[in-house]
Amino acid sequence: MKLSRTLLAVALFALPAASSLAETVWQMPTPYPQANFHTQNIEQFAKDVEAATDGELKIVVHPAGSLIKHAEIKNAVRAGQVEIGEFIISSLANEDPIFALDSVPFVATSYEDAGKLYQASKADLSAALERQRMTPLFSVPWPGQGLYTDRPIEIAADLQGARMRAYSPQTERLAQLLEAIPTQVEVPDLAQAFTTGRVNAMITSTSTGVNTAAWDYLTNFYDVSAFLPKNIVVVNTRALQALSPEIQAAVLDAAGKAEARGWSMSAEDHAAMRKVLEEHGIIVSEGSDELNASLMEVGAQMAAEWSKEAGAEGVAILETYQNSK
Ligand code: PCA
Repeated sequence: MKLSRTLLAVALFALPAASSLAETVWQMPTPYPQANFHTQNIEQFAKDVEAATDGELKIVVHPAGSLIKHAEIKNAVRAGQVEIGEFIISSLANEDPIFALDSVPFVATSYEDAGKLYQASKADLSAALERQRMTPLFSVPWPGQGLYTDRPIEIAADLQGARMRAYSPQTERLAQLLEAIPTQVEVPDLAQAFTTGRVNAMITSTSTGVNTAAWDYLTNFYDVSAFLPKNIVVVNTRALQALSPEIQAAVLDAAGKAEARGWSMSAEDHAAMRKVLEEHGIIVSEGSDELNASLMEVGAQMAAEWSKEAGAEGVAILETYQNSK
């Protein structure tokens, strides 16, 4: 007994010299595959934090829903089950309309406008997350959302009855308004959903089309850029505040860089992945005028529904956005 205590004391003294003192490790579940640019950006963020803190804070990234499934990531961070995580903001749309705004079709269809919409909504978005004791670190958009089909389509009515994969309440609503049949499927389960015929169409980005080898199941991509939904990285506020002020500052600094880098990576990825789709035989086009006009009609209806739900606060955000354009 005495001997082992002595040994323990020796070991404790020896420890600080051997490794850096008080190292903190954060577990970080993310929903999307390793090859995706969001995941790569997050891995760079983790490296930057580790370098800036001399290894005092390590972030272990678990991509593709491998540690925690997408639908559970927000609650896991909120509950402190993990310290930090990523999810798509619109997956929370049923909690608060502010989470749906970036996914209302045709409100913001370019990176420039998506950036302005983000700025106009940022304070409310942060407040909604802070009410759940989470601190937003950075938010990065997906490329514009387009339509993937297993046959050419000319008009929106060609989508009637299509089994359309959805990933948020808005993509579900969009499918409904197009008289398609929505089915919620996360990216890691997409290949199986197409193979088994549960779905035969989807609205998503060039990036996700490539990550899921869309050419194995689909023939056409209509690059209508209906909206640029954003992912967000949030940290449990208590976990953040448990760090020294210097380390907190290093996290926030790396987050700022990750946000700027992520927006550029998204635009670059879109251009590159559009080519990859074509190289694999997907027929890429902007879609007929008729198709675009009916999609915009659906978008207008969804915008009206959003404004009604979001009330005066929502209308104020939209006004700030319109005035910034
Ligand atoms: N890819 C993700 C969300 C938006 C996107 O482009 C997905 O398909 O689930």
